[in-house]
Amino acid sequence: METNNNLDLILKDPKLDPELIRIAEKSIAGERLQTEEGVYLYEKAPLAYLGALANRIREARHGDKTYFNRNFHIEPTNVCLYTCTFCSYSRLIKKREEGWEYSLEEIMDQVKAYDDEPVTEAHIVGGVLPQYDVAFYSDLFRQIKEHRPELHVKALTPVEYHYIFKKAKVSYEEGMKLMLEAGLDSMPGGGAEIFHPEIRDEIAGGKCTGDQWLEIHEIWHNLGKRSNATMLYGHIESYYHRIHHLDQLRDLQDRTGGFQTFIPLKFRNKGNQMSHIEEVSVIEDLKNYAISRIYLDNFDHIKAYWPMIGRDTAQLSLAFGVDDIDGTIDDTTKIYSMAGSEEQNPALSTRDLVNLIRRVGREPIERDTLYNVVTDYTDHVFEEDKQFRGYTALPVVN
Ligand code: V47
Ligand code: SF4
Repeated sequence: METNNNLDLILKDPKLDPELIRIAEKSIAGERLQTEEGVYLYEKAPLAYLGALANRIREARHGDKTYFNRNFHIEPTNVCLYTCTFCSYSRLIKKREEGWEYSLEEIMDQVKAYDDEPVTEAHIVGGVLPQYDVAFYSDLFRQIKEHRPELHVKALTPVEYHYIFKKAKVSYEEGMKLMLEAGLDSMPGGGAEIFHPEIRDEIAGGKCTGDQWLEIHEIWHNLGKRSNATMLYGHIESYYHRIHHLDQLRDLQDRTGGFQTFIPLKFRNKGNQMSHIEEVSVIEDLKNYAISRIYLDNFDHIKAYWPMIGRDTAQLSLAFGVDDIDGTIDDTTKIYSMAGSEEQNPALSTRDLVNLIRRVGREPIERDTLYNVVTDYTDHVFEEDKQFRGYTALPVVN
């Protein structure tokens, strides 16, 4: 999909703000953008400009390749000690009987339910509760690895780790080593929210600070392991807070290179303490993907989490810097549907996901968690699709 020429045309527009031309030229030359330039992009840059610039960077890195993986999510509990104002779980602590708190055996049963499925990753994350401690999670990771050694365990965030290590009176370093020994493979990007204390204290007070989140990821990277990063945007933060967040991630990535993917998460307003805040528009979502791609010059991948933004926006995002769409997941993921995500039943088959990517002119690649190629679907046509070849942008088959 050749859209780079758009950028050349846009930059020749005599009406384009000269500062935006300067910033684009700087970015194209591979020079790093500074905080004020990032904020300027949010405040002043037209969507078409951002899309064209982000897409140029995306295509230079990945061409049309668009990644997804086959995973499943497990949420050990939907009850939590903390009360983050954006979260649709937190109020449940007062009505604990309405929630679930799975035992180790129950979680293992959920893992075993995928025994015959070709999934490569278990993504495990949920609320924070005292009974889920270092011993519990160590046992869980060990049992998963004993049961299915090749399954990649992507589990918990610094929010849980900070809590369980403090309770066990072990340092972050000791704690992360224990997790590594137990079988943890990588860390998902959650719990990052907005790092700046002005916002974090307001929306996520009590849980680990931005600095602690970054410290735990740094320790994990220094053990030779990988992780993701997220940013929860579109609530009470300003553009400056978003760029400050990206600055912290970019600095850590310079030191370790351990982040694989950045995942912007759009704030959804159903059933939480911030329901009065209007959700941002799809234009803002696309701007945010594009600026993330442009600004995070040392991140390989930008991921759109499709259950949250919906399939249509996920497709659009592929022209705004995104090169990865979160995998096929089943409908046990409640955190987003409770917050009002686009997809109430977020399950997509491999065929659905492959076709979703292909219909916008990109090349679907199934990857594992570490971005090794599992299957290249670029020229693959599913049996059921052969009859549709006239209008779906699928490769022609005989
Ligand atoms: O940290 C909670 C967010 C995150 C809401 O690493 C909300 O591959 C929007 O991090 N509106 C957890 N977002 C999910 C997460 C994630 C998801 C997919 C893939 C990966 C990965 C990581 O969900 C939380 C929080 O930022 N969240 N409530 C809400 N109302
Ligand atoms: Fe708990 Fe996480 Fe929800 Fe905060 S966002 S209340 S830590 S589940």
